[in-house]
Amino acid sequence: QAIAVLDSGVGGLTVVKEVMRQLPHEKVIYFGDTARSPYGPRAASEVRHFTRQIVDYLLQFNPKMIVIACNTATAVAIEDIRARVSIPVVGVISPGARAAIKSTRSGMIGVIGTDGTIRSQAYETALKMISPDIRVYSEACPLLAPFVERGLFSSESAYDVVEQSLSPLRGKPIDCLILGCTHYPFLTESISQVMGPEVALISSAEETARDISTILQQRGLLSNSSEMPVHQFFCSGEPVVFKQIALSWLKDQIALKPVV
Ligand code: DGN
Repeated sequence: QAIAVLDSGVGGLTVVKEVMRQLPHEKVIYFGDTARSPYGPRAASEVRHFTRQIVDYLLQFNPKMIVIACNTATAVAIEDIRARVSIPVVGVISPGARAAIKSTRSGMIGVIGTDGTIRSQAYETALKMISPDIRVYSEACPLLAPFVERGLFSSESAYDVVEQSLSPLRGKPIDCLILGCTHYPFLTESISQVMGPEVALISSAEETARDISTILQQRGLLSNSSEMPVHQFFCSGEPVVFKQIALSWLKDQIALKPVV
């Protein structure tokens, strides 16, 4: 049985990479809704509807767990999905909040995400639930995920768009910044250049993969196969760019057999 992972596009691949690193024997089935990306500007009800549709699609593979590897969808749809399925459902917001609380010394945390995620205040809620005195500085960065979707994350224009998007946060007294959109780890280099070395960047991928591992362990669902799994990737849009991004991002994780 596989772990089913979904996102609005390629962003969830940042979580998949960490799952493959921490749990190399687990099979992953991935769905990226590239045709309807970005989710950030959409109404919460619409994102909930799309998330339901994707979960229904993924359920045909009889997965053992659903991972909502999209902050926008986690923020507005995770409870809805938990109520609809009988398998564990993991999101990316609580793991990201937990990782930030572990990292901060000053208690001042920055959050960047899509319009939908920032509007939902899901990070503020999750952070303050763990530590009520935390100060949160949030900024919506609607240009970044569409930029990543086009595969342009290591270009020079990536730096410019990151600099422009993050300018309201520069000078704020934060010591860590939550990358509150699973697309943003693709832009880590530019983000850390813009924010400087004093600001630790928090991606929820690692912590989410740890949650996945703990839940599978607790429920006795860890794969006991010694064979390398054959993963499956689906996207709703045109697959050429998706495939390029997936192959280059996951190249250390997936075995590409040379043809001789
Ligand atoms: N990757 C998604 C997230 O983490 O919020 C959404 C990106 C988008 O659709 N704009």
